[in-house]
Amino acid sequence: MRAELARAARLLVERRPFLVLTGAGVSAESGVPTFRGPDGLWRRFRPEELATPEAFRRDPKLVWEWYRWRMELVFRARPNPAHRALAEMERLGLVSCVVTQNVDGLHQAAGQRCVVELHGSIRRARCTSCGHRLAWERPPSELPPRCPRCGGLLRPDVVWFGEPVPEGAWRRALALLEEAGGLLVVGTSGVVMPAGALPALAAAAGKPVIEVNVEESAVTPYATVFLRGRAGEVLPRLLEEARRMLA
Ligand code: BV8
Ligand code: ZN
Repeated sequence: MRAELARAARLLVERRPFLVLTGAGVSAESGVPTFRGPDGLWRRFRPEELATPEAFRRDPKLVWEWYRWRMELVFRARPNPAHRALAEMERLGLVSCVVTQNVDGLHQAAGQRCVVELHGSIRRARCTSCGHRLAWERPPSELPPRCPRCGGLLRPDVVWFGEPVPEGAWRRALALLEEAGGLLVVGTSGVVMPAGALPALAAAAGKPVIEVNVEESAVTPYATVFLRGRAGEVLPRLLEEARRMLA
């Protein structure tokens, strides 16, 4: 591991700034469950029953019960050393921005200035009638929640399966990858598209890909360096190694 860590740090320093892509694994140590892991969300729930527009149309209250349960976890969650290391890498100019699939807002809470939310945010809601957007102070008490402006049905401001990723966010992610010297991928199984295509695009453009994950994933075939371990342990060590090289 030491050799790979030194190799990854050298790539990060020599090809800086890297763009970062994160998935649920970066928030696992904050107590936010991942989707596909052994205790993942999809074990207890079925995505097609919950994270789709059809599910919401069929039973908005059931979908809101699931999201309120996740909101209670997210509102209690604190950024972990992985989030903080990425924010420090941005301050040092090693990283330009974080493109995240997560909806928990923990990168921003850790002080990350540049964050592109590809899948929206569980901390926001939007009205299905008038489009009004609001940020939650705390999880809603009555379900399904109503729009304060028009009384219409509110939905979580997240991107469900079958819904397009926000146009601007995806274009911004591609532009950031274009400008970046490499891609640092943390805690994603790499199966969800279009986010999961970023590692392949980076490799096709001849940019180095560093992957941090507790196990191999769909990203690993594109990884120049694979750092096996928990993000909360590996990223602070990668940061320290790179900081030494910057000095
Ligand atoms: C789109 C937001 C088209 C909501 C999410 C059939 C019908 C419709 C669409 C499709 C279809 N077949 C394929 C598709 C495309 C589909 C897709 O990719 N499906 C996959 C499953 C095959 N994609 C879409 O539908 C996208 N939209 O294609 O639109 C379109 C285009 C134009 C016009 C109209 C339509 C939208 C996808 C977004 C879905 N929304 N979430 C919510 O959160 O509730 S996806 C959900 O999965 C989360 O965002 C999550 O982040 C994301 C990806 O999962 P991961 O983050 O990777 O999490 P996972 O648990 O999988 O992995 C965790 C990893 O961490 C693991 O590798 C684990 O080893 C590692 N780990 C664990 N602990 C740690 C760790 N690593 C380090 N340290 C640790 N401590
Ligand atoms: Zn409204």
